[in-house]
Amino acid sequence: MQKHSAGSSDGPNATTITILQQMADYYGKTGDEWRIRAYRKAIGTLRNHPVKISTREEALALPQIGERLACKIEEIATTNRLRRLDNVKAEPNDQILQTFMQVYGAGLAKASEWVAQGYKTLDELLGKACLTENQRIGIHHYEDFNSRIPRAEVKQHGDVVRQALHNIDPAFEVIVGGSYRRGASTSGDIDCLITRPDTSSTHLRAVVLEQLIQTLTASGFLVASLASIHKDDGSKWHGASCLPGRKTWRRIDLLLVPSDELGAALIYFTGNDIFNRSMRLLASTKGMRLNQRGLYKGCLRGHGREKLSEGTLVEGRDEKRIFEVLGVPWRMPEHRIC
Ligand code: DCP
Ligand code: MG
Ligand code: MN
Repeated sequence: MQKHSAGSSDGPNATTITILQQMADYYGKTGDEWRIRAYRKAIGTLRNHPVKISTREEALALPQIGERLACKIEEIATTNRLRRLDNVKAEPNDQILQTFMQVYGAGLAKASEWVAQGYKTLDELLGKACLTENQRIGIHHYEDFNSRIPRAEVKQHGDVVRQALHNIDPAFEVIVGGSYRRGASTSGDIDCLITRPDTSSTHLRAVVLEQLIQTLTASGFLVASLASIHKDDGSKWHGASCLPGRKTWRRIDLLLVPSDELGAALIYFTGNDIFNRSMRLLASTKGMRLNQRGLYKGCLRGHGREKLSEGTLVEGRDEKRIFEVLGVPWRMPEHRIC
């Protein structure tokens, strides 16, 4: 929305003058001297004019106002705004919004808030905005977190996690999921599924949170802890890692998966997200429910779609078996891109 000065110091054409002035300011920034001069002249004419100018014809009849400006003056007088100005305002702000949205931990809402508060650069955010510790890390490592990780490096991070876990207990397994498992040549982050045969989530949590993370933090591999989430649908730890001798921080997710849920977790954390959505949809058309823990049948829902019963687990452990029960031909992870 464009702001208009309510005062009448510029006479009956004050609103028009304010908006034309904002356009002139914009052209001032782009260095378009010819346009700036045209706008200044038109503004001068309107300032001296004792009557409100409402139409293109009226504007054209005045000195120093050409065809294009006359049309703009009519648009402003009719609608109280100028679409061209809305556009030029949106262009740079959109770019700023895009930049801010890529800060780790900041979604659309937070990014919009920063834009509305008038911040224009990441440095301004660091210097003046009220930030959470994670947002601060996200800005300090903005380039790192927004650059793609070469496949070979994703593997190296996975190897470090696997080696450290094997030193604690050789029965642990680490599978790198996400885009890496789909065969991508670069990934946005490293998704490590951590599991162990016949092991409860309580034990997984104890080993990973109380031993693994401490060990890898002490060794300098884990460099930031960003989120630790433990809910019914699983435990995960989000952080950042850095290979020995390197400077670039990478985003890493540790996903703790009890072995009887491994198949469903593999499907979920291999993705991609659209493939997952289509699998869940397919399950629901067959009266079943698929989530990251398993495939269930007989899940009852009330009129408001609220869950009345969890249903019974059909399969959770075996990835291929879940495809079979759903009646979908097996798809290699490399082909799970919708
Ligand atoms: N996932 C999902 N729905 C979401 C987010 C994630 O189903 N809203 C699942 C599918 C993803 C997997 O989790 O493949 C891992 O999430 P990532 O955000 O790490 O996405 P990818 O690993 O697929 O891609 P990237 O290379 O960007 O990390
Ligand atoms: Mg990923
Ligand atoms: Mn991830």
